[in-house]
Amino acid sequence: MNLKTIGLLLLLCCTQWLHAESGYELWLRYQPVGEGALCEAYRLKNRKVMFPGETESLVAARQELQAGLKGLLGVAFAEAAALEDNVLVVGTPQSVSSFKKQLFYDEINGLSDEGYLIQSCKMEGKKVTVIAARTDIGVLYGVFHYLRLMQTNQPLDKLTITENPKLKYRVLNHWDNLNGTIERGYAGYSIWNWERLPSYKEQRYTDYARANASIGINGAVLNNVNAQAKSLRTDWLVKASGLADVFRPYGIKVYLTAKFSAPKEIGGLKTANPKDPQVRQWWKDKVKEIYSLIPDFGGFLVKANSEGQPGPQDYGCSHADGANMLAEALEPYGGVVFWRAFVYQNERHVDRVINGYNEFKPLDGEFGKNVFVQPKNGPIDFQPREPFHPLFGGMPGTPLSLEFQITQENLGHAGHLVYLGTLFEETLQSDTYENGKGSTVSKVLQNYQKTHGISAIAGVPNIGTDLNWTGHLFGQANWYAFGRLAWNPDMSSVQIAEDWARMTFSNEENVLSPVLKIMLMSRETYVDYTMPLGLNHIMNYDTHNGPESWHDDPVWTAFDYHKITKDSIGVDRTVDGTGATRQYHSPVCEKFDDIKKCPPEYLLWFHRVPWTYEMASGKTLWDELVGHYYKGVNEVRLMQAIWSGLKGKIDDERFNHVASLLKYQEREAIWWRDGCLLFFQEYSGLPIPANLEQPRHSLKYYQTIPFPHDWKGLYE
Ligand code: GCW
Repeated sequence: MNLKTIGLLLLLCCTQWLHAESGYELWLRYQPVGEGALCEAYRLKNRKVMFPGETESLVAARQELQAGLKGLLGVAFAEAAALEDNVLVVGTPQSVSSFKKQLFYDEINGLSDEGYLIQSCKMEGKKVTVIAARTDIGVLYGVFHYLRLMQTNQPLDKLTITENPKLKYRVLNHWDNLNGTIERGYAGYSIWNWERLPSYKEQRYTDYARANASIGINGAVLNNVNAQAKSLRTDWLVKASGLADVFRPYGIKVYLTAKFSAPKEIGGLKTANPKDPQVRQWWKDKVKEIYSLIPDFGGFLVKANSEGQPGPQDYGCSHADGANMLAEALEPYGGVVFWRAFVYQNERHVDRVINGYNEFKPLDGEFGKNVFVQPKNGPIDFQPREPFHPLFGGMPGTPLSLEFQITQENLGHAGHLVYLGTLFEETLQSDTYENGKGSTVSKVLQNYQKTHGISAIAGVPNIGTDLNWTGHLFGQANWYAFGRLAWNPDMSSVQIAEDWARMTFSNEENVLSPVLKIMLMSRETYVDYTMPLGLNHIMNYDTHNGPESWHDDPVWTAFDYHKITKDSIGVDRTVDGTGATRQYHSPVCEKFDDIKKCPPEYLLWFHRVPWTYEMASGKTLWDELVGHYYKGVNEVRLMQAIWSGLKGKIDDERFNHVASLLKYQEREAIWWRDGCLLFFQEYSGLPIPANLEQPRHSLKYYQTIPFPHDWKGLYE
């Protein structure tokens, strides 16, 4: 290639790169690879592809590879008729029969159902690269991995990659209602267009499936856990089957939520009692009907006896009785039940933190073999920071599926830039000490594969009809991070952020490093300006956005969560208090229990602490708390400053989108900081040091900011 051609190619890269982008393409933008990858790209231009096979999944994989190579390298897909040097050979031993004669054939056979290998090797004397799997889905995953290597500017020679997912069920739990709204969704409406299903299949469904397959997600619960029974009616099942048909080639199974009272509501029965033979038969018939329409149906997700939902306890039966009835109906078809452990009734409790464990621990071992019990990552409810749920490590006899929330219900909705990979990793790498040191939550989840033959993880997504899918462009990183961690829960969140940033923005250092800096500081920043030092559940009681540490009504009171008085703040959950620490294995129990050993980030979660308590830093609790809130706001300003340096380095459309949301985030951070500190001050009576920017308004002002709000001119 002469200099002129290189110059032209570079120009092409740059101009394409700066084209306005809506974000719709997610991390699958397939923009021309940048300067650093040019040689590689050039070398690859000469490469041909051998990719036979006509199954739905192989066709999908081939199309993806074609689109990827075209976008990244600007080359059309050249089919190789015979093996020659530099050919890329893709397939299974069924589609590429010569794989059976190769050295790596045993390796292919040793892969799991979804695993793949990518190898630089010799076939029939030719130097080739192979993407091989036992199954078509494995091939698809391998193709996405290979494209990712190009997208992230990795070397493509000497590849020796073998990948098998570490968890078997990697499922999104959509909280989409049948009328198109989404519970706790902040990116528009549901992408399922029920009115037009099953016949009209939007391109968006395929793009959703591609995005999920690219990160290894293999299941989607289509509807809200606060369920409507009618989702199980024949007409709605037919609609769901339309989505299942689109997702199937991408290895994604459809699941539905099951409302426990469905036999009464849509089945005409007088009861939904799990001990009633007619009820049991109704579920069996219903499941049979579902499989006649969706042959690869995944199973049910159930929220029962929680927040007013019906459940087996309505009939004096246990969670296990309820789950097992559904499991029995699904078992002949290979379906599973995800039974949620997020259980509490809408009434005052001694301590909500200890509820889930107390209800489920005694049932360990009583669930059918195709049942997962599914706790949230922490024992309360998707707070910005929680210690891990003590059921992890506490239920050796029952496979647990961990539920993360990707949608930012308590993390600033789609208005705040918060990279959740950090939060996910923090939970997954927490050590439960179930079997001694190293029994991390991640290992606990993986271990069920050995002990029970199944393993799972779930995420409540942030996906909606917004053009960029997730509202905030950086919300895409959270969907992405969930998928990558579902595939390998031991992956580093930093590595995932880097991959995402490279694919979403650029491989150029001057873009990559500021983007990463912002992402990696963002979660701690959010915690700092909202609920530092273990504070929790002091958000607006209805919208869950903005502060409301003052909310107090007979059912929902923030005072249960901070217990503020003029002397102290925090909840005593030690063995002398509500006993929550006792739900953890030793030495975690002792660490949380002892105020001196308790990590500061969980201090007020587990302890009631005097305002004047001396922290390890030598500062009083009050001063430390003030410090966190101020640091949070300052860091949002730092994030803004870093982002502003990207002007002209990324396209204006995405630059402006993020810049304006960071401004919004700053205002909300101030609302949190000043609202909380002024409220706490009413009790502590202590000052905000004079050298700090003082709240510009009264507590009353912050207490009356409505949400949703329009900040413009109103609340400066
Ligand atoms: O935190 C609460 C949410 C509810 C949600 C519930 C749950 C689907 O505010 O909107 O209901 O958790 O997880 O069941």
